[in-house]
Amino acid sequence: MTTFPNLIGGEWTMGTNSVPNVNPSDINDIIGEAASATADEMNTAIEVAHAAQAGWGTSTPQQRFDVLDTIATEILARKEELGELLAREEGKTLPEGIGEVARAGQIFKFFAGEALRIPGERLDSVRPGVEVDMRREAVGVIGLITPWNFPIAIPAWKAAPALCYGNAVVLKAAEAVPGSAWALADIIHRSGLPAGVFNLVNGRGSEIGPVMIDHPKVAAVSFTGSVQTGRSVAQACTKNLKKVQLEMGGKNPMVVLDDADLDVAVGACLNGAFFSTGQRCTASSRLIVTQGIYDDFVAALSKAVSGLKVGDARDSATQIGPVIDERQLAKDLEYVEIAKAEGAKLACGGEKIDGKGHFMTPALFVDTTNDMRINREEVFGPVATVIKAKDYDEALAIANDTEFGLSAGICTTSLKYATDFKARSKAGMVMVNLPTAGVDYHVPFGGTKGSSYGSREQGRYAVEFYTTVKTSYTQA
Ligand code: UN1
Repeated sequence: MTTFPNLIGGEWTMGTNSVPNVNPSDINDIIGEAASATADEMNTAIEVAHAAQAGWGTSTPQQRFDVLDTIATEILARKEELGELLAREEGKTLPEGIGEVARAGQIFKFFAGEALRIPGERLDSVRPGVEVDMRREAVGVIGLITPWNFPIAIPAWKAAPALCYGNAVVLKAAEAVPGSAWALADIIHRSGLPAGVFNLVNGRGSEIGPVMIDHPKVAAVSFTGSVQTGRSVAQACTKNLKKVQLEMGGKNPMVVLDDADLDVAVGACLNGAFFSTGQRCTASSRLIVTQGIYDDFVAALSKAVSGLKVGDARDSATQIGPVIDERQLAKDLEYVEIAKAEGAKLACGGEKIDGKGHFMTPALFVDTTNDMRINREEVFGPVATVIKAKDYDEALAIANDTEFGLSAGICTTSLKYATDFKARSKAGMVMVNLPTAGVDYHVPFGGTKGSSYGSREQGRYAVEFYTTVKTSYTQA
């Protein structure tokens, strides 16, 4: 039996409890048994991380570069194999799985480079003969809580900057995807990083999450997950005066204007709404279409959605894999019923597929209005809606009329509208003629309103969260 142990202080441990890692494409396929840590194990990991951070925090840029570059090189070299494990345990298609692993490798390459250019500043003091310097220092032990939908890329985009800037890490990955987290931990463990600087402590979030968040030796917490859990993480962190960063849900609009290239718009909406089974916080779940192109768009998109091939994630013909688990599938199907009950018209899909895994046909609703629950609440599945708008101004207003603000898109051939949308969209990320999901690894990621809290992740902006600034005054 394959096991996915935790890594605490440089030692692998299965602890006392374990849970099966189940393939969502075929629930009879048990990938392995994953350690499920106790509160005591979480406490131990934090203590060892705290002890190890002192040394790593004073390591040289060269040492950090070497470790991060070694990790990156191995991830990239094994992207097919790790991508297959990811597809098997998470259910995204093989090309998506391999692409995600490659992204994780690129992120480590990027932060290997950043370790050589950790920024600082020097200014003359306002007092004569005094100079001031400002340097970026590690924060300490960082707790990372990551979701199941990007099992390797999200742990990578939190762990790589954490290590780059001299912090120690305790990673709690989602219970549904322990294999990818274990594979990443294994690569990090063999990279030359001193023992205890990176720890993997998987387990039940309700049991070990609060231990991490309340522990006085955890200085900061970076979380990606649901709005509800994110709110409680933020409250506990602020109560304990910890630094906190949250990435949560979305109800991302994609505006399609009369002057859009129809093929570009259908392609962007199909990808944004349904790829990765719609299980992306950046998914385009509200397609806001102006009246002149509405009928053509609905006809073309319905045809494309009905033609999507749903199946086993690792089958090369599959375009849409399974939903992650039984609970999420029940939630997705419940939203299909909620939408029907509110008067949304089902153009296609929305049905459970009987089989070995958690499958449903991708659902497209048309003739919906923005006040319906299906347009207010995040589903996190292969369900999207179309909303008709009179013109650009009304489409923009509908796009911004949401509690969320992660990503927003527009399909248009007009420079005027594209420029205006970039300026007036209230989202943190804006896409023109591109899907709302699928972002670059070297630029900031994050949103506004109920989607995000704290400073941005990724790219050079990650320095804000993973460092603290020290200002020193010197009189020669
Ligand atoms: C992407 O769209 O490329 O959980 C990334 C999520 C996001 C990541 C999306 N944090 O879906």
